[in-house]
Amino acid sequence: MRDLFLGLDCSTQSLTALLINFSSGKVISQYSINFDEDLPNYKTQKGVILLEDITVTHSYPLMWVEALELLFEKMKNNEIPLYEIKAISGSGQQHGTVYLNNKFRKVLKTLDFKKSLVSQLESTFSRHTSPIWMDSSTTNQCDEIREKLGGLKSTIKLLGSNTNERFSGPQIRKFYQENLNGYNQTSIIHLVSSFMASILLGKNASIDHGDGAGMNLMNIKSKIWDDRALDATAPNLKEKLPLLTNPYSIIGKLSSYFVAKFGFNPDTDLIVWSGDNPNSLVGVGLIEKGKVAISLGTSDTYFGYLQDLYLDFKGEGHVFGAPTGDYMSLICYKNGSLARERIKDQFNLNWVKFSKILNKTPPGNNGKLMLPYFFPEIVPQVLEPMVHRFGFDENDIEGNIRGIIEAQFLSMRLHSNWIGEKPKEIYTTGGASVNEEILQILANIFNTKVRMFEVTDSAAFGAAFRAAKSYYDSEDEIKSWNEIIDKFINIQKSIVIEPDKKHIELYDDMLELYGKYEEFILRNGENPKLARLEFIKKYF
Ligand code: XUL
Repeated sequence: MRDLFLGLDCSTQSLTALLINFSSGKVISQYSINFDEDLPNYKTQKGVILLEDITVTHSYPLMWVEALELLFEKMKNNEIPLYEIKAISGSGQQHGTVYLNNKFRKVLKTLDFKKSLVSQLESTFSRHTSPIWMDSSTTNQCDEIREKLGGLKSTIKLLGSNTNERFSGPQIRKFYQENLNGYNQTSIIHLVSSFMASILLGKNASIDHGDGAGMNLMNIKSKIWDDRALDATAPNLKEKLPLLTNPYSIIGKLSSYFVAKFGFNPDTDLIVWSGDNPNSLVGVGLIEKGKVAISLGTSDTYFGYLQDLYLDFKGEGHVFGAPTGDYMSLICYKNGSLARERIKDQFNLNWVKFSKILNKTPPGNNGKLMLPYFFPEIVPQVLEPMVHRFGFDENDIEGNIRGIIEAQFLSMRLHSNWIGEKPKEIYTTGGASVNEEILQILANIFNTKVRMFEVTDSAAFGAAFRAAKSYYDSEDEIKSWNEIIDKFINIQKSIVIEPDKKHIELYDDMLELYGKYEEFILRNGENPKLARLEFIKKYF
């Protein structure tokens, strides 16, 4: 019999299943449910609920449940050999919280396979929507918690990150402050990852150290709930949280609901789920120092493997647990693909035309420079959206297209300094990582080799890898991470984009200029108009 493993990825815009055959080192199939298109009754836009207050971004946990059922139905109807799957793990968009009442446990335990998941679970929420990672409405709560923990430095030392608007703790505090009754009706608060895992498990699933670190509630050294952070967040919180566990834990067998309804094997192991970024870390094969990955998805993230705990005391970066049991560093940008798409759509382009224009425009964009905060930004922190253009206006196609891409990567280079050594190689993943023109700009701005892989859904891939690794370890057929990764990711076959050495000096200068514009706009620094004119004079 073949050894099949399933990786699921519940992301902002879709739920994906990636089935791998470990015996052959091949992907057997990939299925996806797009929330907006396949579940239009929820009326989400790019997976989220549109509200007037743009700082508040929620989604529907019930929609994720419905997507799970639809996904398995699709796979069953297409005769995917679900019975052969040995283990399942998953990935969730990080930080989002799901609030459940006291019926949740019982309903999960007694799920009837003749009925839909939605009909049985809809009465189990104490809050019908989930605040997700794009929410930036909890600045007050962040300030309150940070202050109670003794300020920026001690907060970061304790939790691995500053308090962040999108992190679960401040979100929970806001719910507690604004809806005490709802908070009191809540028996358990899950992350997206542990919520989805609970449904598959038929009981409350644990949270892994990777996703747990994104809550502002877990002690980053001891990897247990931190009593000081819990107290600073909301009363009786510990009793409302799932347990924390290692990212390689087997949490149980698949619930009989899925066995009876879709024909899975009753012996299927469930491995704890994790966040999309920790999953992506192993999904692109990052298990050593010196290499970083950039995921160009709904959010753009810049992350790397850390052997030892290493903190950013400026408070822009984060440290999460890695699937290997070590640590990872991460920086997250909200103005990722949504901002690129804004520009693409504004000029009625498709990606091919977008790339052609990128190709036509010169590095340095003739001195045109953009600060691209179409949405509130995480790094650097910008709470009110604003787009600044220097040397061009919003109707200039070429200026805008190169402007957004250069701005995104200059900002990444500028804000990733804390991670220490300059990366020797950058691995890329996520939707936009198929675009060679975008990646060439990335290589040039970082003056680093960039690798482009065949599979772009590294989070689902990472989840499938984690399922395989934990399964084999438990069977005493221990396999190293390298063995698992090498089986599926042929580094030699990946396309390598070399930086164009001609542009090193230009981008070093432009980085400095970009930093000055950030100072000017965000921190009332001096207007670097003259420096920009000198830059133009030097290069154009
Ligand atoms: C990471 C972050 C996002 C989400 C959604 O901190 O907020 O990357 O995980 O992808």
